[in-house]
Amino acid sequence: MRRIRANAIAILTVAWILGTFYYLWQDNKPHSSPSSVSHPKSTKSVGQKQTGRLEIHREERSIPLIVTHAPRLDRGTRSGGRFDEKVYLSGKQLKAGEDPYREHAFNLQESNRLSSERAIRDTRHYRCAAITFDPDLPATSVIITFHNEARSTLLRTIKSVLLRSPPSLIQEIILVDDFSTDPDDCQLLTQIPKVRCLRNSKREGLIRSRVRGAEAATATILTFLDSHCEVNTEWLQPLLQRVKEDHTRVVSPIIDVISLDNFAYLAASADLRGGFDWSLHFKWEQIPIEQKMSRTDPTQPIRTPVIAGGIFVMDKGWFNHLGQYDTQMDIWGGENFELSFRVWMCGGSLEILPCSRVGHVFRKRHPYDFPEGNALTYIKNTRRAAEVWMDDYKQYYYAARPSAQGKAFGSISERLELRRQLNCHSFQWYLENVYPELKIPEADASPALIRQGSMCLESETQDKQGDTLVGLGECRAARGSLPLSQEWVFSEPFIHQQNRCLSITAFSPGSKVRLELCSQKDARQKWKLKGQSYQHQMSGLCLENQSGVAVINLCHAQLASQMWETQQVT
Ligand code: UD2
Ligand code: MN
Repeated sequence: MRRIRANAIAILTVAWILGTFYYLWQDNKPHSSPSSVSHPKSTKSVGQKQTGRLEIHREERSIPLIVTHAPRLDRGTRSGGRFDEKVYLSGKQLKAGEDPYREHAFNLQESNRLSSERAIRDTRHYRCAAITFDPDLPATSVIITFHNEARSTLLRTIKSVLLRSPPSLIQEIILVDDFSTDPDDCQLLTQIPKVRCLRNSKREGLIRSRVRGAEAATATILTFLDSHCEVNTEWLQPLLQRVKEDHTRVVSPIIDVISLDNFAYLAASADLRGGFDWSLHFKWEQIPIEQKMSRTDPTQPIRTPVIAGGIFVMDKGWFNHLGQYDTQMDIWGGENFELSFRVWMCGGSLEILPCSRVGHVFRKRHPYDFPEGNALTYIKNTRRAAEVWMDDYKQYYYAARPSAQGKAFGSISERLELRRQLNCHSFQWYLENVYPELKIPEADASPALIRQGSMCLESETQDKQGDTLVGLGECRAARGSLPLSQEWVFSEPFIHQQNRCLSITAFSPGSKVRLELCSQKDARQKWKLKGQSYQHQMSGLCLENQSGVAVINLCHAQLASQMWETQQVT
């Protein structure tokens, strides 16, 4: 009996071993299914399989993406060759000891380490997954302009589009290489199906580059992306659906955050829209409370006064009809206001669609140069937007950005003519109907005396550096003939005379103040009114009259030398 049992065990063991060998042998045979997940340890590359389909290798640690339709390689077209990702990426590697933030203002080492096909979390509200879309959505041309983008981020942008969009909806990806140092950054990518490359023969900036891309686009819908994005699950369908239903809608996704330090993909709040202050500084702001209360469905579109600028979908005919972009704007900045005002004021609308998510690496500084300087370029561009679209309200722009006065901004006659032809609404209409939350500054933007009794704050002589000293002098206020040296405009946070701003000279108590050229970013120039005192924002010190010299000192409520009266000059 015991012997029979021993034999049975032996037979079962042999059968199990044979079975295992057979199974392993089967598994090593070449797969016939093109969608199979490839060998986990293989390199990160996109190559052509015998089947003629795109094979996607994944790193072991990344969660496999579900690729429902593998994009086909259109062999023989364009540059003809096959794309070798490894060669492309290894063409640009960080040198040992090099600062990984230097070239791109994000951690290049971390970006290079990540797979070009890494999985990211689906950050949408769970209800989004149940939404269905028209089966006949129109295809789009994706336009990505870039100047010296890192290869790994650019490639991840492109591959995320190809992997996370239904192939039939991507007509093409148009890269506009804005005169990057290495033409191969762009050119080599045309070996990927659907990718085209247009290279500028000189640096044009993102605005003219986008217009070039849009003109070359063959699809009826344009999709703009920055060159360091990753699109998320079903990002494209909600955008195309809204534009298909009404071609005057210009739509954006929620822009998630890709950390510039470790490239973690982080969900952005779904309660934000685009806003700005009078200096035309873009900011994310909470949806107004009444709108928030009335939003019962979190998948509904969010009306937005402005878009951030980089990621949006727009009908090509509507883009052209509305005058594309102001192509006299240079390099970067301001074009999002110009486009947003134009869309709203000339018959369209702007929306953020919460069921569409796209990640973007937000940076703290520009990694590239501005031939005319960063500040002057931003002023030129925003000045053009203000002069063409803001009617009399542009005075608040100048009050908030005194340094813009007198700066060159070129001719705007063509854009004014466009506005006339399109028969657009006024800026007042925009304020009343689209952005009532933007408050009109109080009369505080008109010139005033800042006085203590009979003594007035005044600008004095220039010192050796050309900066103007500030002290107190007898108020010489014969009305109407006031010396300019005693006229101040306080438009928070700046206290200024024309384009010169009251600035502290050091952050310690007792430091003098003087007038320097205004700069939006200079924390030394930022003040707030606290009761009757002018408090320097960052140091927390208060403007004080120290025997006729203007200084900052520890704030004392009710200290006479720190209490100022403002008297409007009429
Ligand atoms: C934001 C927008 C950006 C643009 C900008 C205002 C998002 C996510 N980004 O700034 O698209 O609207 O505000 O102008 O909303 N580039 C060129 N040529 C240049 C300079 C830049 O092609 O001379 C490219 C650049 O490589 C990038 C894109 O333009 O792909 C936007 O530049 P950015 O990433 O420096 O701008 P960002 O995200 O700070
Ligand atoms: Mn960007």
